[in-house]
Amino acid sequence: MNKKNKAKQISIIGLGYVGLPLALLADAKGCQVLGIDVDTKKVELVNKKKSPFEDKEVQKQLKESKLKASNDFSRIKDSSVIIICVPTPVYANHMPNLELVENAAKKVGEYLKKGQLVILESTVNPGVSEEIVRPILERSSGLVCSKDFYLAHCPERINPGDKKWNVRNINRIVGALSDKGLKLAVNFYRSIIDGDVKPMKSIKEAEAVKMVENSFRDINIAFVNELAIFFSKLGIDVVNVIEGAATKPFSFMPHFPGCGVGGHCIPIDPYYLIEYAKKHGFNHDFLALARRINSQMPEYAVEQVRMGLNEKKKSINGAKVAVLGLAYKPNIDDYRESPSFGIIKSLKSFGAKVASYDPFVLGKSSAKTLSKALKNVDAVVIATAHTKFISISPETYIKNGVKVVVDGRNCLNKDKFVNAGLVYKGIGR
Ligand code: SAJ
Repeated sequence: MNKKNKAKQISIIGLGYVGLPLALLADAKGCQVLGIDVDTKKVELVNKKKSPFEDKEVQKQLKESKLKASNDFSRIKDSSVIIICVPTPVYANHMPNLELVENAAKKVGEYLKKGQLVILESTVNPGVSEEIVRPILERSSGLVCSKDFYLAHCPERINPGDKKWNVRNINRIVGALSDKGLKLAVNFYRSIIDGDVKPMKSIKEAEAVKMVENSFRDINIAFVNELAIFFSKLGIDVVNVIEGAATKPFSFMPHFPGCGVGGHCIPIDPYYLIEYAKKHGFNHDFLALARRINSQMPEYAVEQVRMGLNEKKKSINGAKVAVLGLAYKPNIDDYRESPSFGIIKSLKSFGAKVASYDPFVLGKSSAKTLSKALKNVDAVVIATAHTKFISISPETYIKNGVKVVVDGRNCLNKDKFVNAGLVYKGIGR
């Protein structure tokens, strides 16, 4: 509890993976928090102290919190700080989709009062706060930014499923359109965050930081994915090579190959930078190449299925294949941009009959239990390294008639599966 926060009322727009943990933290630190979401179902769940998504820690904090939720934007008028935490996806053609940010800014602008601080946490490319959000707020409020109200950017750094790093202890960076706005935003975050809060020289630099963080990860994943494809031709286990390189105690950061890059950050954010650069006559060739390599990994995984079945003199056409895992990373229920869906689509394009199963994403699973998913299948693809899948024994697969196991996350003990007589195909091993 931070005594100074007592009087502070804040509004958080968007009660998803980013907004809800932030709202709960501010509540725990003594702020009066109003959560605003256009999704009335989500508002209802939060007011009933039920987390709208699978997260044990969020659920626990929600039970203890005084957080109120509403879909009525007019209620932000009493807040000193208004934080926009809405998704920034891309369209099917990979063009940035800022509709949710624009709509939120328009609604906030309608009720904006003098002296209020607006903070954008949604991930955006440099230029969005200044060139898109500020004009919308000014037009819909009739107020002048940096004179009547303030605008800052503090990119979210939520890492779903992370047991160590959370919204309370992760360091943050903040940029704003004026010194006053920067001071207000830095002081706000320092009043609720235990980690370091670093002020940036401009709002553009703050927007650029997040783009760099996530593009850095995407290009490093693409690097090891490309290595995986070549090294497997040489019979080199790329995972062993990466683990070997990671013994170097400095200037190496291990990333690992897989059947694709999912989530609402890594496969999305680079496109914001790529498209904005194009508008300024610059081609981000390296980022674009990394996106191409990572986007092809689902097809590469399906190629392993085809080759594995071929070793058993079976065609992929007409084969029954189980895809285990729809979530984009282990033991969470988030399936946004998950490569699993690309794998399923590609398998079907080759004429395979596909069953999918994910205990965290049953609503999207074609089979509602593991045994139903594995019944009489010829091949299995582990697309998500859920703990439950790692513990499935080779014998269980063999009992169901499985001949080929494609380990899309290199999460299995290869020798165990090979020694049991199964055809094992990893990604680069
Ligand atoms: N992936 C690989 N190889 C790797 C790491 C990840 O193929 O070596 C794949 C994962 O399977 C997944 C996707 O990439 O499909 C994204 O994985 P992620 O671990 O990056 O998970 P995210 O998307 O939740 O990323 C978040 C990001 N956090 C924010 O954007 C605030 C990212 O910045 C973090 O670096 C990342 O968590 C993290 O470090 O865990």
